[in-house]
Amino acid sequence: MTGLVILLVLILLAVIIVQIGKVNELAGRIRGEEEAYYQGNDRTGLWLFIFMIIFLVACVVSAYYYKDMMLGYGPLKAASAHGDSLDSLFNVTLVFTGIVFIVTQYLLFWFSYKYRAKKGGKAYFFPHNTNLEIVWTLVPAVVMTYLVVKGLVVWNDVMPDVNPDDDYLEIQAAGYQFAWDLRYPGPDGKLGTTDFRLIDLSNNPLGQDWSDEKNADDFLPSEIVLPKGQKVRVRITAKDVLHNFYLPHFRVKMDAIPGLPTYFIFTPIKTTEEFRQELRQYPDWQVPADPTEPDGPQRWETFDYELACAELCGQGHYSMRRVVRIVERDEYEEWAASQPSYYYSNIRNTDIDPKKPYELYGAEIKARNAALNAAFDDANAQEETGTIIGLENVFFKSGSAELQGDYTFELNKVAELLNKYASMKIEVGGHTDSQGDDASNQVLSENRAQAVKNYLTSKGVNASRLTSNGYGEATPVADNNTPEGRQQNRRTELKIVSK
Ligand SMILES: [Cu+2]
Repeated sequence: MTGLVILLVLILLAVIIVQIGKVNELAGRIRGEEEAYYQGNDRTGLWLFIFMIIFLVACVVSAYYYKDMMLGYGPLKAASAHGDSLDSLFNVTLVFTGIVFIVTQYLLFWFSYKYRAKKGGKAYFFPHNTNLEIVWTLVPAVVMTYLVVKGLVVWNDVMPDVNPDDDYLEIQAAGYQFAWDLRYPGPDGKLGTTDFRLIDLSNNPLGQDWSDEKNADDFLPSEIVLPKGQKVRVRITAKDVLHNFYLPHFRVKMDAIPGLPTYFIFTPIKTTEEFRQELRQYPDWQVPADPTEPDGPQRWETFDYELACAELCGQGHYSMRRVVRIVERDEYEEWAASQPSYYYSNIRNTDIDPKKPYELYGAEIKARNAALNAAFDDANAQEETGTIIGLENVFFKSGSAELQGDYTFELNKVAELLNKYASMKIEVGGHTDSQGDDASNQVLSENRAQAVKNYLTSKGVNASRLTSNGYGEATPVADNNTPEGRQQNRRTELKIVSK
């Protein structure tokens, strides 16, 4: 119904305009065609000039009025170290194009007025003017050169890659339809290697190569959290189509291209909280964030930096928004420490883990060696004897007392420590789970303890310092009804008999 009314109104307007035209035509005929023609020209010229004044004033006033909504002005100053230099480029360009805009608009409308058709007026024949040619070639050339050179200087300033010895944090952002997979390096500070052929949407979204130890501690958080003042290098990749890694408040924007890794380096200089406090000064931000909840939090309180995709990559493009939080260093450390490693929480000891449970990364071996050092130092410092040191990485073939020969680092370490504390006497104790019959478990535990003793002897520990004992299934430390419990019960322990 409303549509029909609007249509009727439009038809009516068209009829009125046609009728006014006819009336003018008739009036012209009455007054004499020529005079009406020149009067019409005078009027049009004058109105064009008036329109120009209103138009230019409106342009300047509206640009000024809305400036706080634009990046780079008012509350939206750059939150990164390089941001101001990019903003200054935009400002310089705005000044030059602004001057050209005002001058050309003025000339356009002023000429239409001044050179309107007048009675007896005659066109001036103006085929060529060398001075004018020089001016309008040179001026744009000089301005363009200035803009290009200044742009290059800023580009070279913003875009160089990091030096290997710089202090920087490297993270990865991989875009896909329609989200980002984010990856942080974990405590080792290094991102592990990836290979797109290893990508598995449910078990390895970034194609991390688990044989690379650097991957073990990498974590995949749901938001970007960064410490203020830290230089950050973002490794930008895409898994399907073209995306764009865009952090508007940090003036960071880079295409994410399938098959061609890109990067961007920036240093955030304002925490989220500091930026909110800046926004708070502006009336536009002092209104309720949710208009239906006038007493709820204000706009500035709910502000978050964000990661957007700036490429129209498909229907769900808008949903690639991710929150970015900039925090103080302490808070960042705490957050990073609380993030679980993807490998340890999703891959380790599952069917898809290419590493066997008894196959360890170098860092794990290092940590275990340190723990053994501490355990022996501690046992040596104790007044009493009887301290028990459990061995964690001693593995036997199933149902047998044959050691898994490749993974004997822990026993080598024990031998080294026994040679260090040369007066210690040790009992090696073997334990089994409750599966199978008692008698054979008893024999198995004795044989396994004996095997460990033999191994230590072969590494130079005097046999007179070592005894071995099998405890069978008699002293479980965990529930024998679960596989995990049984695994804990199958164990080898060292007891300090004397020092
Ligand atoms: Cu996208």
